[in-house]
Amino acid sequence: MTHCILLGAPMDEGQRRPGCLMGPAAYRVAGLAQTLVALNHTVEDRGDVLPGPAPAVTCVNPAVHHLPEMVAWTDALREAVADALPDGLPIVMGGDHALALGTVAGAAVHSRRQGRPLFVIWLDAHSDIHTVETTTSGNLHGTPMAYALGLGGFDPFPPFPHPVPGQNICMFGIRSVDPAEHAALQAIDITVNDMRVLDEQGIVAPLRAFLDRVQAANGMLHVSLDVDFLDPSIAPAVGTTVPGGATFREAHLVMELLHESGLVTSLDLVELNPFLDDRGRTAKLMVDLVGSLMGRKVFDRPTRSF
Ligand code: 4U7
Ligand code: MN
Ligand code: MN
Ligand code: MN
Repeated sequence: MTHCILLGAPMDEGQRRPGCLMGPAAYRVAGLAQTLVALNHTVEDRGDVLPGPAPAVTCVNPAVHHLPEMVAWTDALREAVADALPDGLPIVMGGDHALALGTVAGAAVHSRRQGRPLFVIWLDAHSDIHTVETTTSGNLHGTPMAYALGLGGFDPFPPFPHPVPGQNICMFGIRSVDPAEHAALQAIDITVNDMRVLDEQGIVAPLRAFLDRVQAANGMLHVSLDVDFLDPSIAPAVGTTVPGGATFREAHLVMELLHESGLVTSLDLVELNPFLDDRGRTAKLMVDLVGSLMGRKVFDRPTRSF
């Protein structure tokens, strides 16, 4: 049994298409809390995080938009996640992926307090490894991986607390990488399981290899699930659709393996845009995936020790 702490992040300033700010409401309507309770977990909905006033900040890249708002969200979410982690498993209901600037920072603060290393699984079509300086779209939802790695080019954000080494990061589902991101990925030691890897090897082998490393290091594990990890045919409610994403079963299998590992300590649900959904099916699928992550299965399997 896990104590699950729901945190709403009703924001969509990290990109240009309005609607993600309705995400927390959609997760509540789709029955996220009820799903967790039905799996015998306890649930505490701490409501929506409130950012402080946006600071008067600017940056060198004129393309970047909503910078002051995102600095305020980053501070508020870092504190909310760092405060929640001693009490249970924070599940952050987004909001666009720029919220991970704050949530991964909060997980890093907590893991340092625990004296345990932080690992991150990034389930996404995109690598999100732009800096404030390299982003050409100016959409900060494309930057949280670079921030977590402690890369330069993040003025005026506060320095990332205890950056996550590339070896502790594993990406799945990648199929859209910009040139500056490609260069950044080449320069560091990081596991990028693009869709080609999933086609050839499936989910199980690469995921177990990573989870074995988390286990061996007694690590904490932050999972960041972007709706566009999923194929748009099953998850239409997202602004940045990219064809060729994870199937229904691939996505559930990731969640089931993560559950079996017992290693997950915090979770982001990001990029759901309920305005683009088809009768709530994407919201419901995301809730069902959380169900698999939290132990829903048809039959018990002999537990594998990771
Ligand atoms: B998401 C993009 F140009 N790379 O920087 C950019 F392709 O959180 C997309 O993964 C970023 O959805 C996508 O704007 C961010 C683009
Ligand atoms: Mn805007
Ligand atoms: Mn993303
Ligand atoms: Mn994405």
